[in-house]
Amino acid sequence: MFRVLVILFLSMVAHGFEPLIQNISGRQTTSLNGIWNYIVDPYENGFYNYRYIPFDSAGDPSKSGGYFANRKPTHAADRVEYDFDLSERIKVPGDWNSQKEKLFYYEGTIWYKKSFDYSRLKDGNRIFIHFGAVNYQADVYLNGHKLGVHKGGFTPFNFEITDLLKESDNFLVVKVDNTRKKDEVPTVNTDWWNFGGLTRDVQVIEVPGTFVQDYFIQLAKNSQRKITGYVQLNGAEKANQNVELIIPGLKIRKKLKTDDQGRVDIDISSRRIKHWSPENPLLYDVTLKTTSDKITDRIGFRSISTRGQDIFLNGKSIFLKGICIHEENPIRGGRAYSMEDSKLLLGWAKELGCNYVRLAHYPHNDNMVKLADEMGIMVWEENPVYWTISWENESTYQTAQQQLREVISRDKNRASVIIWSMANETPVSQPRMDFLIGLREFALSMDDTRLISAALEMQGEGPGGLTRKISDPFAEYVDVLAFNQYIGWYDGLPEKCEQINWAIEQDKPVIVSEFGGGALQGHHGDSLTIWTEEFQEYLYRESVEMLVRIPQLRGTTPWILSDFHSPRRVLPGIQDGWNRKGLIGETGTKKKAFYVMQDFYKDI
Ligand code: GCB
Repeated sequence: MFRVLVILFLSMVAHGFEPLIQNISGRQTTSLNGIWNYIVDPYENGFYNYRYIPFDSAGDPSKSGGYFANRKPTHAADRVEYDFDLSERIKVPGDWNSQKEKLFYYEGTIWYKKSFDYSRLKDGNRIFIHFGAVNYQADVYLNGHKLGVHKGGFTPFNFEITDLLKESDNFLVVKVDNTRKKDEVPTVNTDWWNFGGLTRDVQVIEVPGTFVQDYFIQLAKNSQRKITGYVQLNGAEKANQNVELIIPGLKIRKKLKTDDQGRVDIDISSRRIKHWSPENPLLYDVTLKTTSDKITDRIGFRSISTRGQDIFLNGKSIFLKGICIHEENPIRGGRAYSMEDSKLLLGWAKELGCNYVRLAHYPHNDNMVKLADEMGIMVWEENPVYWTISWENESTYQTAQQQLREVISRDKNRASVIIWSMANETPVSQPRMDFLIGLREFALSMDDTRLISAALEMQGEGPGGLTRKISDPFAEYVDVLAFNQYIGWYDGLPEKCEQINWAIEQDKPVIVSEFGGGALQGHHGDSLTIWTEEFQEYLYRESVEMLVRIPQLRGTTPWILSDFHSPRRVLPGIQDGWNRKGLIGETGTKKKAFYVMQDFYKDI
């Protein structure tokens, strides 16, 4: 606990960004999306001087060569060797790789600039700037002043700009660096495209001087009736304030009072609650009102728990009919970010017969989770602790924990989210155990209402290694045991599936978090010719038959909904930079294996 608090404090001080504001779409916002100017800067010429000292640490920025100063020549002989306004333009949100052919493979620094005017609605209001996500490191400057640095490509962050904002000619400059580094999270080695840029919305938020900064409103753990959580105010008048919690659909109007820290706990019961479920994804209007602020959200109430080998939603045992999804719109071939993208991806999942999705391998944009709430699709959210993280590096741990904090903070009121996943396919060692146990404790300290899991690996025993079990010691720390397996693809041919015996000893529900193999959509042949749709279809048939023999099987998420870009996949004519394990190809056409899964889910 002490470690958690110290790290929380250190990471906030070190980076300068503020505690996250809850529910951005429920606020007064002004979008900074649209066209921005950008400068490609592989040598970081706009950041370091010729002695390799950062300009932003070397005196007055307006006299420096730092691009964040957005300088213009002031007289005829004034030498300024850059000009944002004459530089190329790019769309925000959006990754740079899929927008500009010449940036397709680019990894490094790009500077973004947007100029804007802003009229405050009311004197005394406070203004923040909010980024949905920037991959990977963002150094943010407003009107030449550094607001702070944020690391982590898939989670939101915000800065207060109340005292820096002007009525006109503001310039926001963001240095975005997506260089992969060994000690970062994720690390250098992944199986997805390292899409760089301002990949999600950028917004200005205006709030009253004292405002509802955060709230957590969900059913208490193991309860079907008790609503618990808290409200946190921010501002000079946050202490001893009246807060009213209003849920008209439940006839709840509850008056609360904040403590000295501006916080008040919620604890109310209602017999009227109709539970959120895939069959009835009911969301209640929930309003929080203070003397100065008012915010409304749409929140579903459901319970999620496990006992023995079962997963219970609202007290009923369920099977998670799922699919893994990367945050990529294959048809556009770039990072997904919009509600339209979410409709495409979750629409396909629904068509497949899913009641559940695994959002791999990092937090996706919040449209996905909001839409899942509306559509009644349960969600596994994952921290990008993937493969070979620097387990022994304290700052790596801090970055992993900070990203976990940001996604839990953002999505803790979404009924659809049922599982926080700590990691994917990480190799067993003591430092890794300490790392993951630390993350698990941290997640539970923020939210004990959801289940904890991680995608683990399995081990083979007995003759030919055909008996499969989970011997990873982290299995003890998860609520739901999940593992990835590629029998019939990386491990033998599809016919091997029928020889496998399961000997999973843990008395826990099991989700097979990945299985599958590659096929090029439209490429046909017999079922033993690799890369054909027929091979993939055969592999899926054999896999499904093998997996249903796991006695404690309570869910499956095949790898993966649609083909996605990966620089690891270079086979000409087949892969061409795409991981072809999608059930849907890059044009949006379904492959044969899609229908194998669809039939399987129909029968459950
Ligand atoms: C895995 C990884 C996933 C890869 C997949 C593959 O086990 O978890 O990120 O993309 O295998 O296609 O090999």
